[in-house]
Amino acid sequence: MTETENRNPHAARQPNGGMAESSTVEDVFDDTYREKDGPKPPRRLVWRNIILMTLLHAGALYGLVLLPSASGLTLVWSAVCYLVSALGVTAGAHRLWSHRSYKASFPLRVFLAVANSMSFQNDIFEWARDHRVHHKFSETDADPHNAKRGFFFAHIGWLLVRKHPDVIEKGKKLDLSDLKADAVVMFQRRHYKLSVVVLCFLLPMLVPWYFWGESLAVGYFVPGLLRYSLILNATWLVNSAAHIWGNRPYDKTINPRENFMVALSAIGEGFHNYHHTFPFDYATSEFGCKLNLTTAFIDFMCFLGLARDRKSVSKDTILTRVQRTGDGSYKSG
Ligand code: ST9
Ligand code: ZN
Ligand code: ZN
Repeated sequence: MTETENRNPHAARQPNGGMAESSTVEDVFDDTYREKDGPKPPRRLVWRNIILMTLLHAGALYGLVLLPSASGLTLVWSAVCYLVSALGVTAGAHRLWSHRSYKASFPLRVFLAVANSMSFQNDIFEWARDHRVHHKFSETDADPHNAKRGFFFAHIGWLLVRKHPDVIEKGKKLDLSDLKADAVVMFQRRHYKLSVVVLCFLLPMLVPWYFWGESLAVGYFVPGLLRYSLILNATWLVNSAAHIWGNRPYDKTINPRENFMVALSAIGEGFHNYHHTFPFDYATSEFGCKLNLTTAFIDFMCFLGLARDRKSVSKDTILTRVQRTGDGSYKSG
């Protein structure tokens, strides 16, 4: 495991042995950015998204109604679909492609891209681009889901309106060459719509129907729409709840918080004060696999030889930072 001792993680990042990666990842907060003076641009609603998100959530509620009629196997299958799609976001789009916090072999990247399409949260390239802008310009006009605009905006509202022009302006200046050079990322981007139809909707619905005679309706509404809307909301809670509620043991000057409920539903992504302080740590927490299934998954992949070069922060660096900028709530372990 690579221990990163200094505040600028990228100085310690290593060149990629055979895998697409640039030497820097632009995920460190940029305190030189200033929001433009004058009135904010008008909010422009995107009715297509408002209607589709309403229909999705109505479908998910109907999935809840159908839940008692689903067979045990269908429930297990729904949980498997939840877990796989979650890993496509956490171990894939987030820790691997947005932050380059570890390296993954080709077969693992293929699995993570497939899992990512199952989660239907925009393709990996777009997700990682938005996420790097989020870290670099957190809680400003250039942050796609700026939590200063309130819980609703940070949670889902940002997907229902046109982006603030600064998000696009700043995003276009990011170095995304590592993503462009990754054949798996670009293949998924080229075939994104088809992959979503097959992996997010058809596969979850057809497997229970074909293998154990579940009705197509239960297949569509339970492992399909209900599971998809749960994954979306668990992810969005990192942007909303974990930017609003919780302690700030590592840096009290930033909004992101340690939120254990979010860590649970987002399989390890709720240690958000730690994560924004040390975005390059593959575990997104200093507590290893505790409440952190994604870290256990990455460790297991390393054990199998499918991943390597996990980056982490030394205990000394953490403690020094806690002393310097923490809010006093720090508990080790
Ligand atoms: C979804 C994403 O849900 C969720 C992401 C959550 C992130 C969470 C992070 C938390 C930490 C990780 C924790 C993980 C936990 C996981 C737990 C799992 C259990 N830079 O986009 P357009 C360009 S998606 C540079 O149309 P509008 C763009 O390329 C859900 N450029 O902007 C284009 O250029 P060109 C499903 C940028 O018109 C132009 O700008 N999907 C950037 O403002 C216009 O782009 C949806 O709901 C950038 N950052 O529309 C659809 N951004 O013309 C959502 C844009 O040259 N998206 N550009 O091609 C949309 O419909 C639209 O993007 C919009 C904005 C309406 C929101
Ligand atoms: Zn955040
Ligand atoms: Zn992040």
